[in-house]
Amino acid sequence: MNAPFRDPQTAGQVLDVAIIGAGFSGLCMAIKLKEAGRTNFRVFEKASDIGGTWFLNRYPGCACDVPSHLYSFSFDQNPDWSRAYSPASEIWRYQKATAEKHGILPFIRCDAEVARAEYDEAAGLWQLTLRSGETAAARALVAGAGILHVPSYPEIKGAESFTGKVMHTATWDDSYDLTGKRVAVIGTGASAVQLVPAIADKVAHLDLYQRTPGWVIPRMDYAFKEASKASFARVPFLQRLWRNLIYWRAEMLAIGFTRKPKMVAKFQKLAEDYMRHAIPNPELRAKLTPDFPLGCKRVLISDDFYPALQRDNVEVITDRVAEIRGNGVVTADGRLREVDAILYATGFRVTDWLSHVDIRGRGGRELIDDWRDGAFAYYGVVVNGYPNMFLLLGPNTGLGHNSVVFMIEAQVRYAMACIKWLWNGAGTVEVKKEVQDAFNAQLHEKMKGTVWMSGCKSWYLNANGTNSTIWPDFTVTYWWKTRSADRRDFDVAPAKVAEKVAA
Ligand code: N01
Repeated sequence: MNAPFRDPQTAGQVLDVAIIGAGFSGLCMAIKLKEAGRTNFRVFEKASDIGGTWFLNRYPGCACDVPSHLYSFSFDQNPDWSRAYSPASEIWRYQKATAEKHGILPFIRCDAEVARAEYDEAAGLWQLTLRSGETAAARALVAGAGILHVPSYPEIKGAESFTGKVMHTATWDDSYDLTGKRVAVIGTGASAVQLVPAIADKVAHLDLYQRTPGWVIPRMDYAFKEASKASFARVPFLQRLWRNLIYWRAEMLAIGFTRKPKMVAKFQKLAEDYMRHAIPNPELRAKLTPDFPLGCKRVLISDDFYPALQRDNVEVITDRVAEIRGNGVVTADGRLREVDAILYATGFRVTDWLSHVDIRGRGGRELIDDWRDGAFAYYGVVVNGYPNMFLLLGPNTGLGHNSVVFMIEAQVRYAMACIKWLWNGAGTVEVKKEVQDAFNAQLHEKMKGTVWMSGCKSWYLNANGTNSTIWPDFTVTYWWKTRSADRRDFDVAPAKVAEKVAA
């Protein structure tokens, strides 16, 4: 039986804002609400701790492939990053410290997975049901659930018959010791290029099953000297300058990816030169050479992936995985390679976005149905038919070239502008359908000429070939366009008296 959410501070109350997810998105939203003087909000997090992807992904080698000084909040810059590309555990500690510093931890409920969120038109409220059966009501719903957390397992004949250890990069079991084991790694995306070098010297043998090679560019990672950290701490302007340099360097990539394919050809030449230099063996090089333009699939950033593949105990296998048996993996040529563990680096279920939460808007319409042919929203944040709902890192706001934390901050600012209308007497805020449709038509027109639509098969694309994942422009353009919410884009209805809720 359903029961109100057990929370002494909010029992029986209507929340001002309910936030789903305590990753970068949910944390940013909570911080900005608190800064605005609001305390009647809650963050519902399905995991046992905050951090989102940086709490859940614990595979060896896990790090961010965007430099840390940029992949962090602009309002909470950290002078102490240990490396240019800090490891996942350090990013998670940064998130924890930031949450603590801003006093938002008391507003977060962990082990609280939202299973359903339904808009109750009569009451003008979002009714939430948690997986536990508990319920909560809120005037506004912010979905910051992210897109990279539902692990994707390939359908391989006999996979369930394997008797050894099975792990996915997103469901890593730290207690399993890989030392001296024979392992199969399936997949060669961003997770695999971090995992493989981190375990290659530990395992007895590693079979890497590659379906499609990706372009790799060197990461050129380095540790920050104590003197640099001290300078960043003493002179915050220096750190802002550094962050800006990284930001604009990344932003330049968008020119090639979205407007000037010739520029991509130049980047690709750099990747080809790196490959020639790093892999002397022409046979291996041929196996690892992609047949699509750089950028079409996510560019892989690594200094140690290519060296790891040339170890004596590592084999790159390009034959299709045909079957899994109790003791190993069988390729299309019929060869069985016995292993103790299968490590899936096969990514996430991305294009069936938010499908793990049953979201229902006006008249019981289901988001999963509305998005059956591809997710859409207005600037990735608001969706017609779902009043007072705000998405963070929603459709078409993912990036292939810059930091998503930048996008999150822009989205939170936009959502806050709309939520403030609710605080000032509005009952519902809903983007107009014609505004949303015109925006999406323009966005997909722009998408046509980009590298992401140049012909490769990637997780950016839906089954029907549309791209509802990537923002096809500069992030600075996104920032500019979302700097304030234009009331003319919305139907804003006044609140009934009962809907007015104090902070
Ligand atoms: O997943 P992926 P990921 N047989 O989907 C292969 C973010 N991320 O976890 O290319 C054999 O990219 C599949 O092959 P193919 C980042 O946004 C960020 O690596 O489909 N192989 C592919 O090689 C990234 O883009 C960081 O042909 C099979 C791989 O599995 C996203 O997460 C770090 C197969 C999946 O690659 C996902 O990256 C890590 C099969 N049957 C991840 N099925 C940062 O540092 C699938 N594959 C920020």
